Amino acid sequence: QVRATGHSYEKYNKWETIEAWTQQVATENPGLISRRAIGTTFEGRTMYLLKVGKARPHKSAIFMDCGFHAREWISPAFCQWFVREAIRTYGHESHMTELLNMLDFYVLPVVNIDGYIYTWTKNRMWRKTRSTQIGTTCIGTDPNRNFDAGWCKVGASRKPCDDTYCGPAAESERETRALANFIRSNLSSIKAYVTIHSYSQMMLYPYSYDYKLTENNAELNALAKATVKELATLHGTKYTYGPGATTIYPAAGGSDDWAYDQGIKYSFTFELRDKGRYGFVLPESQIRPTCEETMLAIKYLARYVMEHPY
Ligand code: ING
Ligand code: ZN
Repeated sequence: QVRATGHSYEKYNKWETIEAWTQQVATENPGLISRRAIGTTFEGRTMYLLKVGKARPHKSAIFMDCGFHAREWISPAFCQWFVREAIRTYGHESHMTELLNMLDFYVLPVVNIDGYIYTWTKNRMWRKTRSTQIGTTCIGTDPNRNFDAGWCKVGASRKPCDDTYCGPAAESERETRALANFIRSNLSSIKAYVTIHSYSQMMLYPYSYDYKLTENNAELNALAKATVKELATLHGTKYTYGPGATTIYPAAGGSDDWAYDQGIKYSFTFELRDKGRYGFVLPESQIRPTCEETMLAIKYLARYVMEHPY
């Protein structure tokens, strides 16, 4: 479905195409989608957030972001796919219709826009932001080590040249600060936080900054188990799941841990396909199957959140 802008849901789109797409989907679906700016990146680009849902006062919400890490291209592709499926199926498919009537989805299609552009123009394997600082020629902070959750305690580096550099302070990056500010300002409505990464086929929940377990660990474990089972029904794709520290590796400063500690009880990191054959450079032919199966997971999770108000 190629549009005038050159946008395609089954291709990786460059930032200017995604930016134009955010404007277009909002303009064409005024009853379902609205767009607002929540901040600017280090290089001065506008961070657009889409609110997807049937307008109604006092709705609960699920916040979902994509594109934390620049090279994880399947992630922004999924956020775009999610918005398309919402538009395409609202009013035609009972599950999506019910979800969007009951809940709002805040979708941030690309968090680390500067880094994403850098992977298109200079270095496909870039991970971090593109911020500079006095005292070093090295560039960028790992946005998923930059949140105020055990900041830089474990699995993160204090060296600006490293890929997991936690930054000079928690929320030092304009991008993470904008995201955190938005969530802090909307804490009463946001009931779930979902962040989309790649790769390794995992569904992670807090904590990653410590081996301690959350108060609702049993519930998160059962929910993750059921969600990855649902995901696998489409193509048989196997996901592992569990607390970040023991399932992938201990790492402090991640957004899911931070969101959980803000009081958002349902907080997850998804690591999409694959398990390393293509890694970050997942072929475009896998965008459709990856996004289709991930849709099942997100819709399952959203239904659970809808049916378990708090
Ligand atoms: N993985 C995540 C990372 O930032 C993670 C794993 C999740 C760490 C949650 C901390 C908290 O390293 C990828 N692929 O980026
Ligand atoms: Zn990542």
